[in-house]
Amino acid sequence: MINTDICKLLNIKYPILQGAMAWIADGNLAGHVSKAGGLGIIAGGGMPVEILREEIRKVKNITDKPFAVNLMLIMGDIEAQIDVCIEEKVPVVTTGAGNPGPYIEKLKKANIKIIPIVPSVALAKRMEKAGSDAVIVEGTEAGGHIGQLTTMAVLPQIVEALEIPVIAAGGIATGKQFAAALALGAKGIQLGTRFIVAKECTAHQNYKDMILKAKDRSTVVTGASTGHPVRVLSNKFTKEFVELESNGASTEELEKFGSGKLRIAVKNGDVENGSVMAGQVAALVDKEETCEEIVNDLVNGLQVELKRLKDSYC
Ligand code: TUI
Repeated sequence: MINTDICKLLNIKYPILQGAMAWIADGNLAGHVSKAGGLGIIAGGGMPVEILREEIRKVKNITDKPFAVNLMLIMGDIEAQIDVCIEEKVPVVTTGAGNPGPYIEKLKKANIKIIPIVPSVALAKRMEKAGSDAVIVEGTEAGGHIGQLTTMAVLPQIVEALEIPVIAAGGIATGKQFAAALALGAKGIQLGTRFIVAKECTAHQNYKDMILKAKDRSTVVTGASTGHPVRVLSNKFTKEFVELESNGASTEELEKFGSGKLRIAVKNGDVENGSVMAGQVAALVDKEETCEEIVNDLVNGLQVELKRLKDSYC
């Protein structure tokens, strides 16, 4: 039994969210995470609206439990995507890479819960003021497009600063890390990297194998010079990117070089020339399991860890 404000707010059994990973988090993955009692999230960022509608319907064919759509505020036709979420009665929308302020009223009117991803205290406060139902605090340990602060440092600052519930993301893959997030004041967790190796995840096997083999220092951050740092597993692509960056390539050249590289890694399995986004916890992810096994392992791991702490120190 875990019953937090996030379980109540989202009407889910466990406060475990599956991160929205572009090209990876489709209706199938989201549906199976929700079916297991967590909150599955479709990565809607940049998706054409009719494809988004299809992915939402895939979730509904797998489960009648709540799920979410993530919108990337720098990509695609956000208004049209929101209209699809309203038409399809999506219960929760999470947002990344920007400020969802202008859309919050419309979402709330449609009875959709709105949960922005935030990398800092200032933005978290703005999001609370604008009417968000909760926030996801994503530390720099996460994979993909990241902020600068670690989960360990920024999460308790945001918990302290806000009244609404806070969900922790970045650096979480195990029950022990789940316990740590709750200890820091989070009411739920979001995980991406561990769900990439889920049996129901359709990412290419080469992508999964690279995560399964990753070690503590396998991830690197590319693109810091462009103002868009992205955490990925080190490979030929990252070495070439770093070389271009150190030779003073312009933001435009670097963005052109990086464009389309996530898709070729996820879909074609080109994990040498592609961008293999993953969090620092990749080193802790060492087996392929079903979504249900992952969710249950996190819940059991949390309970074991809480008991160990109590028995050892209380
Ligand atoms: O969005 C993410 N992670 C992502 S998006 C992505 S797709 C991509 N593909 C190629 C290159 C770059 C990205 C891969 N990973 N996480 C959520 C997140 N949001 N992290 C940081 C933020 C964020 C940043 C600035 C949220 C709000 C924000 O606001 C700025 C402002 O003040 O408006």
